[in-house]
Amino acid sequence: MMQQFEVIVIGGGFGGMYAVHSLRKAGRKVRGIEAGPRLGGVWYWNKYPGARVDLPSVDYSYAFDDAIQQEWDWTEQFAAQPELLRYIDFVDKKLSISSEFDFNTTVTDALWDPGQKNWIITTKTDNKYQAKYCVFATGPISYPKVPRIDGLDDFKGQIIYSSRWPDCDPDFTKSAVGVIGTGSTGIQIIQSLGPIAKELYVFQRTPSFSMPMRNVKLTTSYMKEVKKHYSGIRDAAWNSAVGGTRPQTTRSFYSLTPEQRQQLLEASWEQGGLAMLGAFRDVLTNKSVNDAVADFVRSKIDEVVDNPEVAEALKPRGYPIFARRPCLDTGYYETYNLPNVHLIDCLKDPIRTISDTAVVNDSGRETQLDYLILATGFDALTGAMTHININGSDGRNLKDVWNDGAYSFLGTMVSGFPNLFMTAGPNGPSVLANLIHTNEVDVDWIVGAIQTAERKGMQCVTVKKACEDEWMSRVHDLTLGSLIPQAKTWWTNSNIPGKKEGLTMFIGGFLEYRKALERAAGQDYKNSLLME
Ligand code: NA7
Repeated sequence: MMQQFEVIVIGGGFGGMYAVHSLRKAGRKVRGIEAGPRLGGVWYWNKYPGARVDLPSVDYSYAFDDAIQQEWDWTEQFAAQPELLRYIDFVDKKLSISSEFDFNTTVTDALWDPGQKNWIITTKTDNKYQAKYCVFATGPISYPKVPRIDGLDDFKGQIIYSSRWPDCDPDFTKSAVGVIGTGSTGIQIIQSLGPIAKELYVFQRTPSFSMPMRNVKLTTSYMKEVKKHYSGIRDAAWNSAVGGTRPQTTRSFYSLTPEQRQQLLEASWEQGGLAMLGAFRDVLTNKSVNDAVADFVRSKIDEVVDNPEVAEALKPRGYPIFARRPCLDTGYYETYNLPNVHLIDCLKDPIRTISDTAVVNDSGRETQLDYLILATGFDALTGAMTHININGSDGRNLKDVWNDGAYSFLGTMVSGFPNLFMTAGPNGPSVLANLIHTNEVDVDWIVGAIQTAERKGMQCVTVKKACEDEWMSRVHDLTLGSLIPQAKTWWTNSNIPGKKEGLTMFIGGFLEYRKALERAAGQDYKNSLLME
C-alpha cells in the first residue's frame, strides 16, 4: 500500500521531532518514520549505564518554544540519558509529536521519481510512502560500526553493543565483563561498571584525553534564575562558535607567562567540562601550544592513577589534544585504581581473535568473559544515509556520490537530489556544535525553502552546483589551518575501513554557519536554490 504525504521526515530524534512539528505547524501534510519504538533517536538507543550528555543541559535543549523552557526543570548540569528521555516525553506531551510518527519502521530505499517529481520511500517490511519532499533527520552518530574482529560471532557469552543496549541492564555483579573501546562511550561505561562488575577488563587501543566533567545537581533557585535569563542564554548560544554558553577566549598561550599558563590550566581542570578547550585560542592551531596542554592532561593522569604502568598506558600520545573528540568523565581514571578493573593495552598487545569464551590477544593472553561490550563507535556523519539506498535525479546514488567524501551545501542539501533535505548533515557544524540548536536552525531553513517553493507553485527544489562547490571549498580551506585532521578518528572518517578520509565538518563555528544559512535563504533562496 502506498501512503501519500507532502513531506516524509526520517528519524525521530531531536532533529526529526522538530522537523515534524514545524512542518505540521506550517500546514504541510507530514509523516515521521523512526526505526526505534519511540521518540528519542540516539538517546533511546544509547541507554548504556552512565550515558550522559556532555554539553550543559540548559544549552542542550530546544530554544524554539518558550513555554517548554519555562516549564521544564533540569536536575543536573549534564543530564543523564533517562532525564533526556523524560525531557523528550515532556516535549512530546506538550506538542503531540509522536502521533505523527510510524515507529519500528526502518527505511531501506528512497528513490526520486523524476516523472511524478516525488520521492518513493520503502521500508524493511515493504511499506511504501510517496512524498514530494524528504527530510533526513537520521543523525550524525547513529549507525553503529561493527568492528572487524576475528571470531566475534563465535563468542558464546553475551555481546552487547553500547548503541543497542538492552532495555534491562544485565546483572554484572557476578560476571567478568569486557569492554572494547575507550572513546566517550567506553569511558562512560567503564567508570559506571568498574565499581559494579565482578571483574572489568578494558581493551584499549587508542586512549582518549578525558577531563573531569564536575557535574552538579541544579537547584530550583538556579533553574529559576536560568528561566529569567533564557533569552540571553539563547542569544549567547546563537552568537557563539559552539551553539552554547561555553567560555571562549581571544587570549593566546604565549601572551601569558609560564606561571599564568599553569594557573589557567589548573583553573580549567578545576572548573571541569570543556573549560580547557576554551582556555587558549590557539590550542587547535599551534602545535607547541597543543603539546603543552596535552602534557598537562597527561600529568593529571599520573596524579590520579596509582600504578605507573597503567598510568602510562592511559596517556594519549601521537595525536593533538581536542583533535579527537574530547571526553568528560566522573572518576574515569580513578576507576583503574580498583582491584577488579584491568587495563589491557591493545596498542602493545592487539586483540588477535575472540573465542567462544574469551578475548585472545597476540601475546596469547586469554581473557575469559561472560559479557563483551562493544563501545566501538559509529559509521558517523554519513553512515545513516549511505546505508539507505538513496537515488536522486539521473539515477545517481548518494553512496556513490559520496564515495570520495561527503559533498553537500551547508549540510542541508546535495546537488542532484531534488527536494531532499538533511538536518545536521555532513559539512555543516555537525557534532562540533550543539546538535539541538543546529537541528533547529537547519529545520527552520528547510521549512522556509519548502514553504517558498509551495508559495511559488514549484515542483522541484535543488541546490545550485556553484553554491555547493563554493561551500565545500570553504569547508575544506578552513581545515587547512587546523590540527584536527592530524588525528585518525571518526571525526575524519578514519574509523571505518575503506571510507574516504577527511574532515567533512564546517569548523568555522556555529555563528558563521548561521550567517551562511541566512545568506542562502535571502531573497526567497534565490541565490542558492533552483526552484522549478
Ligand atoms: P568512538 O569515539 O569512535 O570510540 C570507539 C572506540 O572503539 C575507540 O576507542 C576505538 O579505538 C575502539 N575500537 C573500534 N574498533 C576497534 C577494534 N576493532 N579493536 C579495538 N578497539 C576498537 O565512539 P564512541 O561511541 O565512544 O563516541 C562516538 C560519539 O558517540 C561520541 O561523540 C558521543 O557523543 C556518542 P581506535 O580509536 O579505533 O583505536
